[in-house]
Amino acid sequence: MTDFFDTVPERIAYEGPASDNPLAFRWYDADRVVAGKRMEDHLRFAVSYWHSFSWDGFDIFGAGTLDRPWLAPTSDPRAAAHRKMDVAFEFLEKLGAPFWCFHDRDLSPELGSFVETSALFDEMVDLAGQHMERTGMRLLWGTANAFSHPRYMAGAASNPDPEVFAYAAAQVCRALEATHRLGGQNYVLWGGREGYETLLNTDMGREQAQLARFLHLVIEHKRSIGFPGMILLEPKPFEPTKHQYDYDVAAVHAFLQRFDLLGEVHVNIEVNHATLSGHDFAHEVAAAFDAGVFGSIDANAGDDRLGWDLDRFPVSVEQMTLGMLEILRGGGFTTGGLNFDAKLRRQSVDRDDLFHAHIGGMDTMARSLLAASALLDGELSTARDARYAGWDSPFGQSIASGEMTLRSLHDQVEAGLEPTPASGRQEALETLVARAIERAS
Ligand code: XLS
Ligand code: NI
Ligand code: NI
Repeated sequence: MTDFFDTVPERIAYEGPASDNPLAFRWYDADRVVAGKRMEDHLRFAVSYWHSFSWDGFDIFGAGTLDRPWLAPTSDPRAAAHRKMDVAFEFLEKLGAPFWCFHDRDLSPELGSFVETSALFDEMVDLAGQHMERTGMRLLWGTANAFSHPRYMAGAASNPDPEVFAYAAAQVCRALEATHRLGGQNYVLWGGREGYETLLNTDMGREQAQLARFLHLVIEHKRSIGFPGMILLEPKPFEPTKHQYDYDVAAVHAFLQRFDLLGEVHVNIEVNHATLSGHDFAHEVAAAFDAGVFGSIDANAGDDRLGWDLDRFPVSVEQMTLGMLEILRGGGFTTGGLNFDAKLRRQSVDRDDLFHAHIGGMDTMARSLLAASALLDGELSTARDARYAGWDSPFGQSIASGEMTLRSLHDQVEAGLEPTPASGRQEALETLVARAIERAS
């Protein structure tokens, strides 16, 4: 084991809300039972390999700022990949989040040919398997990076060139097999550059049909290798392309229906993507459960004033309580979990900043879980049920069952039927949420 994070104890412990220790959990108590399940099993936290270990803090205006020596230019990419993985598992073990997630190119870089690239990738996957066995860490999902390399500038599956489609297929084939080998619980396909910059050169119908073809190939392969996990699409409205096809949950659901993929593909909802698409996080979760496509969550946060994917660590208990409430209402995760698709700010240059970020994120989600579980079967549900009580009455039922016609409803109104407006009680309900957050302990 490395000692890259030498200022951090062997294991971050739960010390409770009264603790002032910045390297301890105040809310995340893995074994505590909440609404019938251990916190760890409700939240299923995962650390993302890319933001935490494959990014050195560079942005479009400047070079990396973070202390990630394995990312320095090197003539020995194999040694660098090994070093990165050793440090990553030191981090995972100390943090105690049960899962991790990766892109193929996070584990090892692209080398001279596909064969060479795959050989190093497979070596790193085997090594990850050994680390997982040693530490007990599990894989929430794997994915392929089919958007960074210049060959993907016009998309992967939606590329106008079928040879690029083939290249992406080769990568996904390998990454899916690797995910299966590591016991991954899901496989994710984020749209990357599956979208367009201008309709002047884009045949949207063709591109969407290509995407669907690609997904059918993935499903067939999943079956042929016996991968038991879910295949997840990750909606995002834009960035990097001006318009992404997987815009939001509703767009993905319509796409799955149109191309006969419903039941085969679910969604990985990212909080910041939800807000970029003009929805609340909670809305996207509720929409996914309603459509039967809920899968997993990328837990992060944007910024109210900035309109791009900032991937901040979640800090708002209020936002996350509303999201967790919808997750609980829907019945919680099956194979999914909460992946921190989140990165440090580039001024957070101390090694232990990565711990502070994850501890804060995990505590935010744990506290949100406590508040949401307190709201689950209380006054909030009673109030919601009461609001629709009319639909359970014989009159409401006669409409819902199809017994009534437009004319028969007209006749009832003509005969004197008058609605009585009822309060929506929004402010009272918002106070219930505030109270549940105050009292979560
Ligand atoms: C980018 C996405 C990406 C996916 C994995 O915005 O969130 O990180 O989660 O490819
Ligand atoms: Ni994102
Ligand atoms: Ni994401």
